[in-house]
Order: sequence, then C-alpha cells, then structure tokens
Amino acid sequence: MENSRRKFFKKAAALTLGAIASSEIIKATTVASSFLEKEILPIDAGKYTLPALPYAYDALEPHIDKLTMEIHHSKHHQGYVANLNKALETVDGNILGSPQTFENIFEKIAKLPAALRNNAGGHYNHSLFWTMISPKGGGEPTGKLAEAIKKEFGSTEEFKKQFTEAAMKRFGSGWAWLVKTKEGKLAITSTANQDNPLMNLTEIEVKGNVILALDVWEHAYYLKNQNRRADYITSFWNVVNWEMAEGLYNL
Ligand code: MN3
Repeated sequence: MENSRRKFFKKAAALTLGAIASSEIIKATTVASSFLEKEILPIDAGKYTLPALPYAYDALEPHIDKLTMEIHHSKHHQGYVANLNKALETVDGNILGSPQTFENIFEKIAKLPAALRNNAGGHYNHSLFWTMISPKGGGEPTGKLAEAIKKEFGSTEEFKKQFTEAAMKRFGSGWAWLVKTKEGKLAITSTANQDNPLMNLTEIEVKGNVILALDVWEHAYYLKNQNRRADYITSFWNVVNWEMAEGLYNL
C-alpha cells in the first residue's frame, strides 16, 4: 500500500469529519476514528492492548445483541490480542522493521509464523470491524462513496446484493470486504480465517485498502442467529457505518 497505515488512520479523523454535517454523526465518527488511531499507533511498551469499544455492548440492539458483542469483543478479540503478543515474542524484531506497523507485518506476512498471520489479522480486522458498525448506522451510502458505488455496481441495491453474496459464499470462517484497489477502483472480495486484503500473499485475490469489513465467523452471530448467516448480514446493513466507510474511501 502506498499510504502508511498510520497516516491512513490519522487522516481518517480529519477527512471523515470534513465530509459530514450532522453533529450526532460527527460524534460517532470522531469516536470511531480516534479508536482506530489509538489502535494503529505505536504500541504501549511493545504490547498490543484491547481498546474499549467506541459504544456500549448493547448499543446495536436489536440488530446485534449485547451478549454477542460482549463475547466477541472481550473474549474473541482479546484472545487475538493476547496471542498476537505471544507470537511477536517469537519473532526477531529486525524482520518486522521499525516502526512495527500492521502495514509492515502484513507486507512480510508470508515469511512470518502462522500464529502472526492469524492473530495480527484477528486484532487488525476486529479493530476495523467495530468502527464499521454503529448505533447511528444503517441507511444509504453518502457522498463520493455513494457515487463510486453507483459507478462500479450500478446501484446501492446491486452492491449490497453482491457484497451479501460474497459474505454468504465464504465457506467456514472468514470476512467479506469492500476495498479500494491501488487503481482507485472499488472491489468486493472475501478472505478465509483472519486474512485480509492487505496481506502480501498469493491467495489474497483482491488487494486494497479496506472500505467496509464484515466478520462472517459464526462467533459473530451464532448466539442470536444460530446458523442463519443471511439474517446476520441483514442486521449488518441496519447498523453499517457508511460515514466511516466514506471517510476511508476519501483518504
Ligand atoms: Mn470475529
């Protein structure tokens, strides 16, 4: 990626704010952006930590339930953080480079232990995902992102259909993504496990900066929806944070 991820998230706050008029949305987006910035900036004493969610566990009710959010964040995400720190202890710091950014880790991921691929991916992907959903979410995409979606997919409806298909077709555990490729085009893709479109791996078919992320691991929906992934995806559209997505698109 040509942009450093740190610059990417630092700019997110300012640029997202510039695109938005409603004060309530500004508040939600500011929280999400500073959450991301904290996440991506140099880590405390060499250890990653689990930041608090930018909203309460029950804030997405009735679409995504409190218990799912609580376990997903405080157990699953916490687990990735702990295992990422453990995995990093086994890696020579010189390999990762300085500063030790996710951008560097993902660039070199093919040469790093599988535990790093799973847990750096897990920590990064979840950190992004929490900002992709919001109590103020739902509705329609806005601004330049709305224009780009229309240009690439014909309509928001058609985009949602294709993104939903990608999320439904992911066999087992993984993620669905909307990315902006280095040519500046929007593309939908899906990855297995905790891989993501930033990883420098041959099996990552579409690479790019993340605009939208959806966790389709069963742990993201099983308590409420059991095997009904389609219902969970419908819930996602009800809380999707288009303002954040537009902010990321505008970077
Ligand atoms: Mn998850």
